[in-house]
Amino acid sequence: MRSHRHRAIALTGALALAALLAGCSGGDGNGGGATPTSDTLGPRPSSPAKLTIVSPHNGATIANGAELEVRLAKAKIVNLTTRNVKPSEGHIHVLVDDRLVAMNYQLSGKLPKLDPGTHVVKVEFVAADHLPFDPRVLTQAAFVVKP
Ligand SMILES: [Cu+2]
Repeated sequence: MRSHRHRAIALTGALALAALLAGCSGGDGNGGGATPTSDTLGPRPSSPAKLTIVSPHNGATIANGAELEVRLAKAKIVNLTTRNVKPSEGHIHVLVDDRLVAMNYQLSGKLPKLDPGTHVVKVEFVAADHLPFDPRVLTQAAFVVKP
């Protein structure tokens, strides 16, 4: 008699977790075992931070690879991943056309190479655990890349 091989399919929250972490690829690279799961999140803190996109201006026409410049007030950038979040500490997520292009610990950097035409850059100040504040500290600008 042969015993039946049993295929155990462990459907954990892996998918949800993957979606959560997709916003933060390229983290510090050593926090792999300590990622937050949905049941540890709880309510999100609010932040006093004020975020402004200095450049490109909304409606601006820019050259490819132009500089993105952001101003942050009432909070500071910390190069740190922790679940012990403080309302006035965090870092910047940059999304172009809703795709995460950078996690910045500074307030300027080059935009990625883009096709000519209209694009939208969104900049968000997130907590040190890479997750948004509530309400979100998010600002955006539409711009046109020259051919
Ligand atoms: Cu992040």
